[in-house]
Amino acid sequence: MKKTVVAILCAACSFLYGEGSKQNIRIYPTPKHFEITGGVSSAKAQDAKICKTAGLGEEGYRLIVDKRVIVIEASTETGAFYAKQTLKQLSSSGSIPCCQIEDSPDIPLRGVVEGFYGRVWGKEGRFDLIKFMGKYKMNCLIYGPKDDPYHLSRWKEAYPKEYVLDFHCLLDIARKNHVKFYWAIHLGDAFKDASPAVRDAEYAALWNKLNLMYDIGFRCFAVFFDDYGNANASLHAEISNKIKREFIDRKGDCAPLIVCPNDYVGDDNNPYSKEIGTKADKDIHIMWTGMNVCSDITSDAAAKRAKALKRSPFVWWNWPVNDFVRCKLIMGRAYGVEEYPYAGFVSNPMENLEASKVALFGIADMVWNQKGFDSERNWRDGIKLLYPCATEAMLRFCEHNTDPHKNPEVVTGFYRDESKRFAEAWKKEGKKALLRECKGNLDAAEELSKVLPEKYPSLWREVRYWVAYFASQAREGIAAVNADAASYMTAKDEGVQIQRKQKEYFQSLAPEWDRRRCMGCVTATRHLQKAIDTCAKESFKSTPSVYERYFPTVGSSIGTIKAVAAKGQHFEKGESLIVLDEILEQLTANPGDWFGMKMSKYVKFNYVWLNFDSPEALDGGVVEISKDGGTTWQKAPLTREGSLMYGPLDAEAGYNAVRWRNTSNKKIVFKIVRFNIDVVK
Ligand code: LOG
Repeated sequence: MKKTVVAILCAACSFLYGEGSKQNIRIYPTPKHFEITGGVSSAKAQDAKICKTAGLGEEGYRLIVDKRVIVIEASTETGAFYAKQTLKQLSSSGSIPCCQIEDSPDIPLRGVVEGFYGRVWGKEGRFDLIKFMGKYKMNCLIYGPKDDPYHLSRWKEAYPKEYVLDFHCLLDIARKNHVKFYWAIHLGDAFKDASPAVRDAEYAALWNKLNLMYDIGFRCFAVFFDDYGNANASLHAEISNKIKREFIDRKGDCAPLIVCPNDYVGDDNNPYSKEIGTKADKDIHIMWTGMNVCSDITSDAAAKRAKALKRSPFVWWNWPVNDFVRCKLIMGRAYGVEEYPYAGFVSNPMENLEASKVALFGIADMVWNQKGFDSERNWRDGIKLLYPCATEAMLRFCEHNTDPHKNPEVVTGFYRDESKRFAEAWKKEGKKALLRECKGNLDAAEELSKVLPEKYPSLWREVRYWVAYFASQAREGIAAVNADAASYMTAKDEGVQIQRKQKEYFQSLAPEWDRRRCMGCVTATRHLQKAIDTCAKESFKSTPSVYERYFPTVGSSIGTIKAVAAKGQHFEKGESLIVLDEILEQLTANPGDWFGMKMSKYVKFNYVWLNFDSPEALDGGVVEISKDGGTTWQKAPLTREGSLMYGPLDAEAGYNAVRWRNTSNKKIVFKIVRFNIDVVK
C-alpha cells in the first residue's frame, strides 16, 4: 500500500516537472547564453561530437544541438565535461531540444569547505558530494574539518591507513568530476615559540606532513589559522610563503596555496589583514568570511577587503553551516551575496550533508552565473530536482527551516528569511493563519515521514527527528490556538522527548569530545515558534504551571557583548537548570561590557556556575545578580577556583537575573566554557 502511494506521488511530480520544462527549460547552474532554436534533435547525447576549440577558457564550452547533430566545443577537458553535464539536464525529459549554449563560470574556484566543528562527513557522504559538485559544476572541495585530529590537534602525525584508503578513493572520484580536492592543515597555535630550534622542528614536522599528503596524491593544499593561536600576521605570512616557495613551487605540479588567516572578518580596517596582505606572496589565495563570521557578502566590503589583502578575497561563506546551532537545519534559499570577481567562493555547510544540498544547489548557481542567478526560482527548482517525490512537503519543511538562530528576538547579525509566507499571513490574520499553517505542516510532516525513508534514505537519516519535531510543533500550535492546556503540554512534552532522542542518537555517533555540544532539534524558530509562543502566552496567561515550565527566560542572552547575541545564543532549559549554549569563538569584552540572563516572573534561581577558558579573564570582571530583572545589581557571593566561579545563593531572595561584567579598564578576550544556573523548584 505504502509503495503504491509513493509511486503515484513520484509519477505526478515528474509529470508536472516535465510539462513545465517543455515550455521553459532550465539548466542549473544557469548558462550564460542559452537560446532555444526550435524543434528537437534526433541525435543522442552519447553521440555528441567533441571538438577542441581554442579561446573558450579553462572551463567554458559551447554546445550546439541541431536537428541531426550535437556538437560540443571546449578548450579543455573540464569544459567538455561541463558541456556533458548540461546535455544530461537537457535530455532529462527524453528528447533534446535544439539549442545553442555558450557558457563559462564567473568565479574560478567554486565549491565547498568542510570546515566546521562537529561530526565529520564520512567517505560515502564526500563521495556523493563530489559527484553532486561535478554535476552542478563546482570545482573546489577543501578538506578541513575541525574535528579531524590529523588536520588540527595532531597535525604532525600521519593519517592511519583507513583514512589513506578513503583519500585515494576520494581523489579518484574528484579527478573524474573535475573537482580540485584540497587538503588543509590547521597549525593551531604551533609556531608560537620563536626560538630557532623550536621553529626548525615545527617546520620539519610541517614538511614531513605535507609530503605525506603529497604522496597520498594531493596536489591542492590549504593552510588554516582560524580560531586558534594569535593574530600574528607576520608569522602567518612567513609560514604561508614558506609553504608556497619551499613546497608548492618546488613540487611544480600543485595548485596555488589557499590560506585561511587568523583574522578572516571585516573590511580594510584592521592591521592584521593589511599586514598579511602586504607580506603574503601575490599568488596565494587569502580567505575571508565577510563583515562577520556569518554574513551577507557585499561587493563594497569585498572591494575594501581586496584593498587590504592586495588581492581579490577568497570567500569562506559560513552558510549553511550550523555548528553553532546544531539543533537547527538551514535549508532556505541562497541569497545575500553581491556580484564581485571573487578569487574563489566556498560554502561551509552543515554537518548534515544531505540536508545541505538545497543550499549547495543554490550556491553552485550563484557563483557560476552571478547576473543570471534567481534565488527564489533556484530554491524551488532545486527542491523539485533533488526531491521529486516529495516536492511540496519539502518546500514547506525547508521554508520553515532556514534561520540560524534559535532565538527569534535576535535580529542583529546574520539571519535568514524564514517562514516568510506565514509571517505575512500571521500579521494580517493572526490565530487563523497560525491554525492553518500548523495543520498544513502536520500534513507535510506526515507525508515526509512516509516518503523520505524509502525514497531518500540518507536525507531521512539526517532529518527524521526534525520532521518529527515539526509535527509536534504543529500540534503545539494548534493547542495554543485552541487554548487547550492539556494538549499543549502533551505536544510540548512530546517535542522534548523527540529532542532527547535526537540528542542520544547524535551522541551515539559523536566522538567523546563532541558529545557535550549536541543540542537536540528545533524547527521554525524565527516566526512560527514565536507566533505559537505569543499565542500560548496569551491563551495561558493565568496558568503559572505552563509559564514556569515553558517560558523560563525572558528573551535570550542579554548584555552588551555583541558576539553573544550575534549568533542568537540562547539558554537551554534542562530538568532543573538553564544553560547557555556553547559559543565557539573567543569573545571580546570592552570595559563595562557584560552578558547575562534574565528570568520570567515565575522563575528564580539559587545557584550560579560560570567557567571561562582562562583564569585571567575572570580576574577582570565580576558576577552580579539582581532581584528586579536587571534594574539593580549586586555582586554574587561565589567561590572562585581558577577559571571557575560557582556557588549557591539564597533561594528565598528571589534572584531573577545574573550577569558577568568587565569591571577592569582593559579589553578582555575569553571563551565561555559553561554558564548555567539552577532553578528554584
Ligand atoms: C570557523 C568555522 C566555523 C564557523 C561557524 C571560519 C573561518 N572558522 O568563527 O570553522 O564552522 O565559524 O561557526 C568559525 O569561519 N569561526
